[in-house]
Amino acid sequence: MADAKRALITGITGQDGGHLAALLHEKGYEVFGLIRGQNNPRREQVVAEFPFVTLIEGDLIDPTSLVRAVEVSDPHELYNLAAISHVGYSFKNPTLTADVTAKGVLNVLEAVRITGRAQHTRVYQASTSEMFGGLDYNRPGAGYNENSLFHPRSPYGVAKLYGHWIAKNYRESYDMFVACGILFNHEGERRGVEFVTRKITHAVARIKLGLQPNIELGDLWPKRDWGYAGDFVEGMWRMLQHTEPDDFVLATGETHSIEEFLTLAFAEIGIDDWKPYVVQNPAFMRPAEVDILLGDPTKAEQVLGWKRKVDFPGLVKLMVEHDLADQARKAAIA
Ligand code: NAP
Ligand code: G4F
Repeated sequence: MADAKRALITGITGQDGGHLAALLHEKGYEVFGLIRGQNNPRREQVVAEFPFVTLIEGDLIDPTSLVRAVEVSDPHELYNLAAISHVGYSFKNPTLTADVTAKGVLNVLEAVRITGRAQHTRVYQASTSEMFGGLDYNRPGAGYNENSLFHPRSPYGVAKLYGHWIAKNYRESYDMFVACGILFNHEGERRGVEFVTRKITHAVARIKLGLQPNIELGDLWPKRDWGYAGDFVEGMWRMLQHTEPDDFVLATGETHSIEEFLTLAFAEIGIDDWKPYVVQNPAFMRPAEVDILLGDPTKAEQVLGWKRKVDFPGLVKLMVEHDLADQARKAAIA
């Protein structure tokens, strides 16, 4: 391992952190992961699943801990995935969201710069399609690309926009290799159950097994460009292997409503009409909604040679199958 590339991942306990750790390990990297809290409940799972990851304690809002993490790992590549990432939660916790999701990016960049690694460490910043906002006036027919207008509609989206611009500013000011991936929604078996796709597939599995009667959801009309997280982390890695630091949209180029997701997910368990199983609860609605997101990944496809592999029906199927097996296993040992 003496000359293996080293990568530091912030957000190692999250969905993308898991997929990326596996990918980088497969590619021969020495992988480090930043983990927050003195007793993070997800530490055990990371250790069990990814025993090859060296965990370093730290928090995006604690600059000293980030300097230490960068010094300990001395990374060739740093993937900044950590964030308060739930849009609904960001409305209820806007100050924390700004501290972590906006200022936390600055803290990471500063840790790289002040430890003298500006020309040594390539940084990936996890930007998001939530920066676009999905409003009629700024919605391009063929989908948002790297030149589209931003109009974030949540404290999360606004915080991410700061992160995006400070990342670009460090690229321009200090000649740092900082790539921003503007990623549209990506899901899968590692997705947190607080996000709508996993909430649905988790509930569908439990309904099938008689473990819960229905599912409570907010608005069902919004549309998202949903891809598979495993495909998207491959795109992140490609951005850091490119000759130039740049911005790239990763998306599927298709958009589907939550109703369409429900239809496919319930069909997997043989239910054609999901309406009797869905209860609308205003608690899951947001003060401002992003009605539709559709991305145009042409640049990533042409410049990076990236292309998503899993399509929308394939995504729903793999998530439902995973949750059916997982819930059946848990029910058997309960
Ligand atoms: P996720 O599952 O919610 O994971 C977020 C990670 O951030 C967790 O590991 C969490 O750790 C960590 N974190 C939160 N606050 C922290 C803090 N103060 N210090 C250090 N770590 C902290 O998110 P994801 O879906 O993997 O997404 C990865 C990144 O991509 C995020 O920045 C997200 O905003 C962005 N993004 C995601 C999507 C998507 O569709 N998934 C699309 C575009 C952009 P704990 O275990 O401590 O909570
Ligand atoms: O699954 P969601 O919470 O994801 P959202 O808001 O699109 O954000 C995700 O994708 C972004 C990329 O565009 C990331 F940047 C962000 O970090 C995150 O990963 O909600 C999707 C849609 C929304 O319109 C929401 O209002 O589903 C709607 N929804 C309806 N009922 C619900 C629910 N969302 C959640 N989480 N829970 C519900 O019960």
